[in-house]
Amino acid sequence: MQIQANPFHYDFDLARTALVIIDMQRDFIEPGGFGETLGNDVSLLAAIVPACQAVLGAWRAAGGLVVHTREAHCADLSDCPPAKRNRGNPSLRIGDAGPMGRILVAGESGNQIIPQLAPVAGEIVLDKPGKGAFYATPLHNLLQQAEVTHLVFMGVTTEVCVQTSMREANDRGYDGLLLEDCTESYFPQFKAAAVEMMRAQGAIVGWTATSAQMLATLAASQG
Ligand code: C5J
Repeated sequence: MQIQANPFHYDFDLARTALVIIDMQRDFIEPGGFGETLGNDVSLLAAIVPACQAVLGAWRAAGGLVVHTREAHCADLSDCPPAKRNRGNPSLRIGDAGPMGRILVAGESGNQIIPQLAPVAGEIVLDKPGKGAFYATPLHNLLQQAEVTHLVFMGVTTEVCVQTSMREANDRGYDGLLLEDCTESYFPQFKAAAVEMMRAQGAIVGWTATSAQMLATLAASQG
């Protein structure tokens, strides 16, 4: 399959490509979670949900592998460095009790992936304690076992967990494509800059395309 992506075409074999959905969890998208404790307007992020749903539905219909991540710490916070927990001046810190349970703690209701994008049986769901999806997770091993070479990214936030994950993937030898309208930031100018810098210099980190381009490519492949 081929998408007329930016800065040039992106070729991929669906059997060797995973759709990686970064941190589409209530903590970042709904009021009362980690995103809001940091002072952000979370309503901006909800706008990408319909485009993410459309791509996820088409990807599943085509039989592609799906990976969901959640930024999550274990209940005793042993995987949360004090530097992460103590930084800044949030209204609630990681591990504190908030309206959707303990902030960024695995198993709490705020830590669940939003219902519109909820994982189904057979999909990989990974809790990650860092910003990158490869740090302290089995993701690379799982992808290698599945002989995956290409990764299509969606999720939040563009310049934090999505960009970090895409850079980690790039350094591990994957060809990454970011779906521009399926990722969002609390800061539109940071999203724009992150998208530009990833595809600059001949796709130095990876490619970008739109959900419409991906949907058209998947539809064409279904004949
Ligand atoms: C942040 C993320 N922004 N998923 N996490 O802290 O981007």
